[in-house]
Amino acid sequence: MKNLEIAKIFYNMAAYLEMMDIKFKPEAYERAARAIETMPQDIAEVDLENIPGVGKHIAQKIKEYLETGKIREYEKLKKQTPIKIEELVAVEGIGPKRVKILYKNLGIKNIKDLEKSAKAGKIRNLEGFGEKTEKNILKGIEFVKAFQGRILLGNALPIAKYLEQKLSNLKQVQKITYAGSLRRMQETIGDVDLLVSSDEPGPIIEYFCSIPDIVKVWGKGPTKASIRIRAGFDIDIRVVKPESWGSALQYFTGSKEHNIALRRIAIVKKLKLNEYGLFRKNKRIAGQTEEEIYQTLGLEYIPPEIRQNSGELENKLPNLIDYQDIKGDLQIHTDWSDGTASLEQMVKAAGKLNYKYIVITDHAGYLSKIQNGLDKNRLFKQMSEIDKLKTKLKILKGVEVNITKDGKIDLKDDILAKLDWVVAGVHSHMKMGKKAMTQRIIKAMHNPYVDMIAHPTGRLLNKRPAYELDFEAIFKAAKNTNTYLEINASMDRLDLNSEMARKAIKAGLKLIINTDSHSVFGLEQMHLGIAQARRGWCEKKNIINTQDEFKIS
Ligand code: DGT
Ligand code: CA
Ligand code: CA
Ligand code: ZN
Repeated sequence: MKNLEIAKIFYNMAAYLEMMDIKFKPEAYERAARAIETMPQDIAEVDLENIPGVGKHIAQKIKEYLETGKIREYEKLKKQTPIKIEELVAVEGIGPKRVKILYKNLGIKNIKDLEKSAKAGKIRNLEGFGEKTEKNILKGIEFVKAFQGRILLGNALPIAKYLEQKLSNLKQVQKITYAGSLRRMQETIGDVDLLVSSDEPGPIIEYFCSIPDIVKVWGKGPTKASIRIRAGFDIDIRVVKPESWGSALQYFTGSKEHNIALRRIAIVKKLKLNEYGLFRKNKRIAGQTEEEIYQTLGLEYIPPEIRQNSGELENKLPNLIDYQDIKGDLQIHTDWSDGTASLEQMVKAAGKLNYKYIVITDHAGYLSKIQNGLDKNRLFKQMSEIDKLKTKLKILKGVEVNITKDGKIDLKDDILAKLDWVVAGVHSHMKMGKKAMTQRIIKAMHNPYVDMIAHPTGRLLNKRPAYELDFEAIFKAAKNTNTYLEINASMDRLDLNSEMARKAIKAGLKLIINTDSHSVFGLEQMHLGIAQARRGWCEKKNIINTQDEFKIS
């Protein structure tokens, strides 16, 4: 499955082209990359022309890659500009335009060069940079380094599912599933762990080590192997005997901390737990299923998402929100602003998800300048287009506005008053310090038309840390002003994270899980947000968009 490889190339091409000041094309490549990276189907097996966000020209490039393993235009771009563009743009505050300036003036080609120049104080003198930017670049480099090698849950999941599917076709495979941090739906993944039950591991290992997307086989034994795939991460496989399936799944699902604590519980009961089973003396008393292991240890079955040794072994378990419980999506973008699909396409796709209601929340206001956001006239025009749509699904009119530096909303109240739902978020000036940022968001909450704060901490996984907030104050203000906080399900945000979500519901807040989708496939990523809610111990009653009807107080 080459989806992620191709998406990565397109992101890079977009950056190269933008660096060269080529108009429109970068956006087209970025749009396509976004659409492809979240696609659950194998890109080699779909009709390319039917992917919203992929035009004819780009479909051609995808075909070229699938047929030849290369895209000539990309190879040319790489030769013309010998820069590791993906490394550089991974640093917060560095975009293609800045890469160009850095390369032209200081010959910076990669993150190492960048760090050296920043440390030597050479960057502050460049036009448009300054001392503060230089400092922020160094911070950004530290952040990127700390997370190097971890992949996003949303990127790993489709590939793991695809491999699971492929391998399950082998007649020797009795059961297969992914384990590890991926099964726990952790926001980022070190490597993917596949677990297979079989009496005949040989052919399974052989097949696994010969799948087409391998770049390296790290190790290969009779019952296990470890490979690296071209998408840029590692996959481990282990084949176990059917009688040990449950104990192996329990062991390899982790977390390590949960396992250690669980083994201690076993020891207290004079039992021994390991990946082969649960034993009394030397007799196996459980091991075929996970359920029987937890049960034999006197525990309820613990869902993988909360196996973190953070109370799940001592407390009564919550009745976690289910993956089927969401009834509507309250943050959706279309090509009226920066989405890749049309209003009609998004509505149709939402209909297929069996939702009862959705809200269209394209960008407006301040963002108009940079993200094709809506001005007043286009917003009203979109509202009347929504009225014309014929669908069983209830479609509400919303908008995503920006919270300015001083906590104002960048769209006038009389316009906001006409909308069903107003989403406000911070999209600029993120380095203002804890107190000021808290004040800024609280002030926005006090705007009577603001219903929800989007992506409340502003973090971008592997790229940008959350801004600091006084959460106690934020939670209190949310309650007082009837403003909801979001769990944003888009794979590079997952914001609120599970820890904050757990604190929020403990403080008595209700949350909303939204995809913030910019593509049809993005709309289908709700599970990533639900997973974080589950990791944060949220129940159905804690999440407002599990209700059959859209009503806001
Ligand atoms: P990752 O890959 O860094 O995102 O995190 P995991 O949790 O997938 O860790 P990984 O791939 O090293 O190992 C998979 C599981 O195997 C892990 O969740 C628990 C189990 N495991 C690995 N090493 C140990 C260990 O030293 N002790 C125990 N109790 N379990 C371990
Ligand atoms: Ca792992
Ligand atoms: Ca592993
Ligand atoms: Zn936003």
